[in-house]
Amino acid sequence: MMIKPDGVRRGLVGEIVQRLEAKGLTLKAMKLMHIDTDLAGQHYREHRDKPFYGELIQFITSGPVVAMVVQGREATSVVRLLMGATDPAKAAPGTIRGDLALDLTQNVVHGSDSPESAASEIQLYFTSEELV
Ligand code: IDP
Ligand code: MG
Repeated sequence: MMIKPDGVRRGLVGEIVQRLEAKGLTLKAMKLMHIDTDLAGQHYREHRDKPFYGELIQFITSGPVVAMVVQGREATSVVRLLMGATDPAKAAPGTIRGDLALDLTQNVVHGSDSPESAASEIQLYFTSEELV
């Protein structure tokens, strides 16, 4: 999971981590970091042909993010439920995007969409020594 640059800029790190911990998920790794264009391209390679790709890369590299590994029962799908729909205008109240975002690009959080993509995204952002 990741808190995107808008979430860090707006001071929402504590609020978002609080929600993950309150749900019962466990933090296995967490770091504040800058994503460069190369890493952004790898992260969002599935979207490279989408019309919003350029805007997405510009946004995700626009400031520090908080990259996290969270563990727990059904963690990938639970995190997606806590995040809410991709478009914050359609995300249910009570979800992170439903409560804390309105813009479609600047939607506060990223979450892996399957255990397989979680595994490859964890490798993209963390060394094995960084996982507790
Ligand atoms: P997800 O983040 O909920 O998995 P994806 O479809 O994987 O959603 O899209 C990745 C990110 O690209 C979204 O979180 C959002 O920031 C951005 N995005 C998705 N669709 C659009 C769009 O139609 N216009 C602008 N940005 C978009
Ligand atoms: Mg996605």
